[in-house]
Amino acid sequence: MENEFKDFKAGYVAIVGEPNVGKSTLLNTLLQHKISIVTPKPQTTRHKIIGIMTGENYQIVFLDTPGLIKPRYLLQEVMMRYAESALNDADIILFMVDVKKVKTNEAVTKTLPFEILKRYADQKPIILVINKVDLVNKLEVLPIIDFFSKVFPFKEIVPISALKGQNIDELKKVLLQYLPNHPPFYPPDMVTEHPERFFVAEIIREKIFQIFRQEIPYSTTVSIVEFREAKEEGERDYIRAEIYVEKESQKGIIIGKDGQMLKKVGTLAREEIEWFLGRPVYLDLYVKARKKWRDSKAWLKRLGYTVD
Ligand SMILES: Nc1nc2c(ncn2[C@@H]2O[C@H](COP(=O)(O)OP(=O)(O)OP(=O)(O)O)[C@@H](O)[C@H]2O)c(=O)[nH]1
Ligand SMILES: [Mg+2]
Repeated sequence: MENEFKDFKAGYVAIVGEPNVGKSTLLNTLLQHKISIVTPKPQTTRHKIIGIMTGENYQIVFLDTPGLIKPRYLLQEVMMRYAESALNDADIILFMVDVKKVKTNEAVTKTLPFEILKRYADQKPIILVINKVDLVNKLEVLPIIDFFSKVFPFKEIVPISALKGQNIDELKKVLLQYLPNHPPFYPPDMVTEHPERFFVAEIIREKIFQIFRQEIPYSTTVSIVEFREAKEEGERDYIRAEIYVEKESQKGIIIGKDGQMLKKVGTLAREEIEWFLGRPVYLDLYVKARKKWRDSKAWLKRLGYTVD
């Protein structure tokens, strides 16, 4: 038994980068499961999200993280702490950039993500992932690879399309090369460790990000206050969720005229929650305004963010 895991490789891989580069999309593509919500808006991910991939003789624990930004309020500070904690936990760092947006001049190495990365450069392997290559001509990627190989000690540079699944096998191969020898951390059939209610709240938040504009998604969070499983055949699970906003006026926007907007959120969220849980649910949504909840330690804690 002692040697059961002699040749086994296991480790943590943090996926970090600026907002909107495609980190969560990559996690979902790698695991072939929707673990992390994805929207066209930046700052969608607010937690450190775990996705576990187990093979015959390896286990990679991926940590999806909030996009790296300079925080302006406490929630964003908390989000950055999640990203930092993933970087600290990681055996390998995947640093992702968007091929369409990344700058290739010296100034880029002075930006916040690079300032953070520099602290880890001589501690752990950092792999540059150039994402969204489906949007450009192959020839456009070469000078970008060339530039980054000169300005930062990346161990590898891998162009991919997380959305189209291009070059994902190559990325996996590269990760396996750097993965340490270690017994598995989780049982082989485990894909994540977050409870169902976390995903339910995230699905509702995703719909809000998709439907509303400007400050609304950023001022909103979702808390599941009741999750009662059906006791009998033919019954539905009952889920009561509270949507928190920062102002009364935002509450009005989320609810909409005659409750139309909230109904839209509810319908879209319920469909996906049912698909996710594989059973019918009754989703009850309430909207509450709590002034400056994003800047309140007590509220953040109450709403499911680990503050300290
Ligand atoms: N064309 C293209 N779009 C992509 C690709 N990967 C992600 N996207 C899109 O980019 C947007 C952002 O994707 P996310 O996965 O949410 O990005 P993220 O880095 O997790 O963003 P934050 O959580 O806000 O930091 C979404 O609209 C995705 O569909 C890709 O390979 N190609
Ligand atoms: Mg994300």
